[in-house]
Amino acid sequence: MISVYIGMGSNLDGPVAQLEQAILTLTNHTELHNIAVSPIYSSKPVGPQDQPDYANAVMRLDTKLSAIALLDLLQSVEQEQRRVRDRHWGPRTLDLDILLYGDELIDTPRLSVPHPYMLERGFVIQPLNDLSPELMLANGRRVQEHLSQLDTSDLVIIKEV
Ligand code: PH2
Ligand code: MG
Ligand code: MG
Repeated sequence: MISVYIGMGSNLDGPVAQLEQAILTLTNHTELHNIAVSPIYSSKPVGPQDQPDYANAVMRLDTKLSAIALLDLLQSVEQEQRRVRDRHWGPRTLDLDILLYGDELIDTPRLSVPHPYMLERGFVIQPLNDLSPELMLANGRRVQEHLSQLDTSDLVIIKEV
């Protein structure tokens, strides 16, 4: 089994309900085990500012799926929820990003793991810290150490899952 962390985001069509639907779909999937989900946060958009605030959370799970098989699954869930994605870093109904896949380093055209921007983003590191503050990252630092260096003043818990 590989331990995986997934970043979840939505800022269209009822963002909290979008995340809850995705959590339900993934929880019911036979290949995904021991799912834990952080609180859902509201966050200010990173990137273009003329878009709604996001709902963000992080999910932890165990799986025997390969990283690419997991990516295919996550993209099918995004499609099921009729993902709209017109602009780079623009608004979207559902975004499911593989943040960490065990301690593997993956750099292919379809998939980069660890997620290249995760360390800079409070909306990722805060919920990751809620699940696994002691987790050691590839750079030899713990999640809680990164959190202490980030501005998280825009984050508000909107739902405990
Ligand atoms: N996702 C983006 C771009 N900007 N901003 C916030 N607050 N949350 C996100 O999930 C997010 C974003 C592209 O994936
Ligand atoms: Mg993303
Ligand atoms: Mg994505």
